[in-house]
Amino acid sequence: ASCSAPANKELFTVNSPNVVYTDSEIRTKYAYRTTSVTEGADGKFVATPKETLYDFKVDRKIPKTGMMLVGWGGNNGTTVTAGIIANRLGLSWDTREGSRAANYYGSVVMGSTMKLGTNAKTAKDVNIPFHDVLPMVHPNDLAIGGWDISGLNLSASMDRAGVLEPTLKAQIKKQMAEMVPLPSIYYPDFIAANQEDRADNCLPGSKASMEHVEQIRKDIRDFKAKNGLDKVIVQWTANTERFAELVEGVNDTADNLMKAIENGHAEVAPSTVFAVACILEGVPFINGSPQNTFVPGCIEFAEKHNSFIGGDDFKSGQTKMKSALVDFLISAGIKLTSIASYNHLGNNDGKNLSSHKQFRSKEISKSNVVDDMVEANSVLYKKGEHPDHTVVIKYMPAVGDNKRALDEYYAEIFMGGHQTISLFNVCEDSLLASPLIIDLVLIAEMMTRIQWKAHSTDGAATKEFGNFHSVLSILSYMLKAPLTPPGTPVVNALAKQRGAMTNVFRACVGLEPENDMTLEHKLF
Ligand code: NAI
Ligand code: DG6
Repeated sequence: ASCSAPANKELFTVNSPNVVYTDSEIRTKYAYRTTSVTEGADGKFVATPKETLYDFKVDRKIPKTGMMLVGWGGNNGTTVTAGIIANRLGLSWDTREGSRAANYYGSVVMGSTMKLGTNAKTAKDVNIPFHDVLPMVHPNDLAIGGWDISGLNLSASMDRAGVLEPTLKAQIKKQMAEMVPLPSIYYPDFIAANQEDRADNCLPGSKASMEHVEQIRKDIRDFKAKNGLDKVIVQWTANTERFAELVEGVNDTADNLMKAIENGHAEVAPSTVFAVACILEGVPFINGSPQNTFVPGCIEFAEKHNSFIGGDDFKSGQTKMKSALVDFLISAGIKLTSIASYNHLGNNDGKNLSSHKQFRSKEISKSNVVDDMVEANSVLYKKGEHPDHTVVIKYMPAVGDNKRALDEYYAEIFMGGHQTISLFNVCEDSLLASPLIIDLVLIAEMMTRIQWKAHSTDGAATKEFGNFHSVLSILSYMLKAPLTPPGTPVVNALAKQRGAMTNVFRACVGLEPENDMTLEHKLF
């Protein structure tokens, strides 16, 4: 029956013949409307509205979920763990500026809202928390575990990170001290040589092997069993690795990648070994660092196993501003001509990035973030034309995790004039990254419970329900260099990335995409 009482405590129901609630599922029929464009010989376009009908099915049972972090003992790993524990316990603590309480600021899922619709009586917007649009896991309920090549317990590594206030740390010290990272895989050539002195918790072997893959798989299974979990999501928040060379016969196909792991090939990175282990376990794997973990063979492997992957590189501060600001400038018809981005930071991430090959991975992911916006505007930019873009990162131990990011945007305005925008962004890097880690876990988990099939008018019909594509491009908002299904466009513009996320979620409960036409307030 349509609109039976929801099994979970959902904040709203959708009153529509296209939406059916059962105890276990929300089933929706959804008309997806796009515009198909053809170009004639005369260079003129013909735009044809197109409609595809989809069925969506959302599993309403919220699973008991675990988050396993690779690099658990690092700044992000310890900060996100402490943050979740503090929220779970409802802690507050003294600082020199007064009392502070645990919160999830910076998490789109936990801290932002979306418009549900317009109040039938008052005509005012009704906004609801993002977290309540679909039946999502709450971060307080996540079981947390992971690996690190450094064997310090989480309390000691939280102290090493130097991010959180002593008055908070004192309250969670005991719980944190009981958490100890599992031994991890360490292939010294992939991260900076300056990391060697913390690598005291490593599995034997310094090259890829099936033993490593199997050990990681076992670790995941053991964690799941020990905590009575339905699901686990694994995320790489370990050091930035150098790029793996793309070698034909080694990492170009799924089969070759597996052979390369069996043969201990030197171009298989630890992060790729983790990805392969997760794919074999059917566990989503997200890469929060910039390196090319997802070599073509790894993407093909995920597709073959119908397992989810997402990446690359958390988009926390400077790049998040960039993907909003550049979108604004170019959409405003202003011709951005150069971006100079400087960073200095003093945490272990900065230390690792002071090595050239690892810096290069970060430089690449920080540099490509305006490409789609430039390419989309043929009025301002000729084919192939691009603003100058420089990225500099310097290690400055004294500032610790308090990263400084300085940006200058230089643009050409009306009649040969210039606009210069300077930004100076200072904040604890790990306090920006931690909520992203949470969002990535919650959204990736949600995507494992959404299925679709097309019963279409345009020839795209599919008989059986299936998952979204293995490459979860819906995670793009949280990532600097979004991975998309092979052959599909990358979207960097922040507002579009948010739109994709919110509108896919809305579609799953039969709601139209958010639009800002507000005709109800314009036509009387
Ligand atoms: P961190 O250096 O404090 O932590 C990394 C941890 O990974 C260390 O504890 C290290 O021992 C461990 N590690 C290295 N190789 C490992 C392996 N093979 N297996 C298991 N553990 C391993 O760095 P932080 O600040 O936590 O950042 C983590 C990653 O996230 C870095 O790659 C960084 O570039 C990236 N990132 C950080 C952002 C931020 O705002 N903090 C934003 C965007 C990306
Ligand atoms: C210096 O840029 C260190 C990096 O790890 C960044 O802090 C991190 O990638 C966050 O970058 P962004 O550009 O999102 O602030």
